[in-house]
Amino acid sequence: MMLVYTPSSPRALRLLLLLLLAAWKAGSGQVHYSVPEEAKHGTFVGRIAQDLGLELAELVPRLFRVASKGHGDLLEVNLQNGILFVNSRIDREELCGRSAECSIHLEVIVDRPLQVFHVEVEVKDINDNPPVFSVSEQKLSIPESRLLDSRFPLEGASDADVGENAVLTYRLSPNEFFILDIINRKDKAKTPVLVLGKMLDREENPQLQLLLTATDGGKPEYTGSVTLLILVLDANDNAPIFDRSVYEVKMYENSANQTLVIWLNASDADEGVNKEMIYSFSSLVPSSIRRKFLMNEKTGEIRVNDAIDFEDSNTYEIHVDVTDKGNPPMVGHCTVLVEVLDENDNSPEVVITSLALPVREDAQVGSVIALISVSDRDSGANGQ
Ligand SMILES: *[C@@H]1O[C@H](CO)[C@@H](O)[C@H](O)[C@H]1NC(C)=O
Ligand SMILES: *[C@@H]1O[C@H](CO)[C@@H](O)[C@H](O)[C@H]1NC(C)=O
Ligand SMILES: [Ca+2]
Ligand SMILES: [Ca+2]
Ligand SMILES: [Ca+2]
Ligand SMILES: [Ca+2]
Repeated sequence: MMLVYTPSSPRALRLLLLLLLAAWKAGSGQVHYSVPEEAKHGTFVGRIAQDLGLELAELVPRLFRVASKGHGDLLEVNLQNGILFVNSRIDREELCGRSAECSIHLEVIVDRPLQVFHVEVEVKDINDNPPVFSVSEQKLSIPESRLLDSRFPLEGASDADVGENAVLTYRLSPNEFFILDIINRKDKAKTPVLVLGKMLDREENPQLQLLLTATDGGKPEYTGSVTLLILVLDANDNAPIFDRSVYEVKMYENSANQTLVIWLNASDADEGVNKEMIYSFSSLVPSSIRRKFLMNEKTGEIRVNDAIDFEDSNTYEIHVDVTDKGNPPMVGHCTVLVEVLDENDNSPEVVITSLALPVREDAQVGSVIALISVSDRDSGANGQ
């Protein structure tokens, strides 16, 4: 710095020598101390005067002073005992952020003769920051159809400390479905990953709540946690079902058009379109039945659509399908057995077969003159 100075007098030469000496001292005999961050005011850092080879008595007369770029008042020297102590709060995270090394550089200056000393005070990290997650609740939507071993990366926590105090380990609250895996990437934070260990079932557990906890490696350790809210999305894994496989109904013949035969109700454990369903006659149902009955595909009502005649047919077997609107759709089945009851809708029919007509006047009592036969198409008492 001042070496360009050309010595022209003995006094100037002496000054130059002193400067060279100071520079040499600073270069070779650097003094190092260390102090933990957040140390209390007055905490002892080092016997700075002694370590620099200065007498206590000369500190004041030689205008002993300490300069530090930017953070002047963090450390101070007691001129009575030559001790460097902590003067105000030293926060390593504020001073050095995430860098592993953190120190305060001090320049100690005395006059007469002028000497400059360099002192490094290393600020040691203490574990004063817990791991933090950027949100308190992380939401995940996972379809119930996801296969085992499916992986779902999560956002990890961060810890403002350094070294061990910022090394995080993760654990997951006990649960049936997920296990935790950790991806370690070089020079990168660990990524916690949820791994599916048991198939989800929306119908049983539509929503799961887990707790992910991060613990740092400090002593004592700190923890931070995040709630994982898992919404299980529906898959069409349930067919609509009827509560019975066979329904038996009885109805009178000649029932009015649109008379309700049966109102079917299927149910489907899924959600949304996966539980919306359409009722229909199965493809096995012959057209003769399709003509007589009408299925309301939305409501499941089967109504009369044509004349029902006991004498024509007294039972109907109707196979019904119910199909949901899922993709792919699933189908449920049932059978409706309709028994038609007789009504007295046929008059007896009389048929007369005459044998001997005209009848002779002298016909004997008891002669057969005609055969009368009566029939009735109805059954039971209606036909007797
Ligand atoms: C279907 O539901 C309707 C309306 O709730 C009800 O009237 C009908 O009896 C039900 N059908 C069966 C077969 O349970
Ligand atoms: C019964 O009603 C339906 C709808 O109103 C109609 O289409 C059908 O022709 C009717 N059947 C008879 C036999 O009247
Ligand atoms: Ca920490
Ligand atoms: Ca710290
Ligand atoms: Ca379904
Ligand atoms: Ca489902």
